[in-house]
Amino acid sequence: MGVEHPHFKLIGHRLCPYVQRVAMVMGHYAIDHEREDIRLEDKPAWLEKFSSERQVPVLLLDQTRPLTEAAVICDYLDRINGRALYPVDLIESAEHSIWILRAERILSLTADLVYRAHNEHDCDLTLHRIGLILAILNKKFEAAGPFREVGLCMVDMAYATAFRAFPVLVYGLNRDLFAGFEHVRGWSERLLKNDIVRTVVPQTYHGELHHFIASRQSYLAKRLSMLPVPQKPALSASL
Ligand SMILES: N[C@@H](CCC(=O)N[C@@H](CS)C(=O)NCC(=O)O)C(=O)O
Repeated sequence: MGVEHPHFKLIGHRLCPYVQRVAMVMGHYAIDHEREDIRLEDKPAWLEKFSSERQVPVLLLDQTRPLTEAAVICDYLDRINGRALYPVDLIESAEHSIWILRAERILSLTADLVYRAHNEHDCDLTLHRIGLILAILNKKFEAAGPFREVGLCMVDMAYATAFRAFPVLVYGLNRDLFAGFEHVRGWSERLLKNDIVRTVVPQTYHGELHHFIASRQSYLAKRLSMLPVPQKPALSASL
């Protein structure tokens, strides 16, 4: 017998990495739901009723009870479906949670590049911080292989959301973010080919992200605004 769920509505945004992680968990468990994407530049007044921070994702249960914070929503959805996205062993499971926090750190550093790094020096510093996390990841792959041999786990989903934006960063900054981290490069390529990972964003994701970033004020934004949006096959996470 299938699991009984409340009625779910996911309030999201077309490009948001946090929303993508929730959408991947929903895809993994084939959870039936409604989806409404909002514009961050022009948020609906009702959003505040569900998210005091006025952020997405919001998961609405039975139209009334909101859950916010991607990690909390994903863990809730995983728990009600038997917690298959984490290792059974509790210590290993806690270790996966640590890796997920590091993925969130990459997301927040990426947001620094998009919104707050206003010159080349700030960008270099931020890329260096991202590189420190990728170096730890690369060592982990060298020593212990992937997080899960077959299929996706929650760690995979969290990093897939971070890696997906890399081709646009690489293109805009003319820097290979994976240089020296070949295990992570290979993992990222495998993740981004996965059907669940691929299908939670529009096919035009990279072009839309290019425009989204280019309309901000950061150094990366200014560089992207001077570059043409490449055709999809030309975009890669490598130079
Ligand atoms: N800690 C939150 C972060 C979510 C977040 O930062 N969402 C962004 C979109 S990707 C947002 O709603 N930003 C509001 C804004 O840009 O005004 C989570 O994990 O869900």
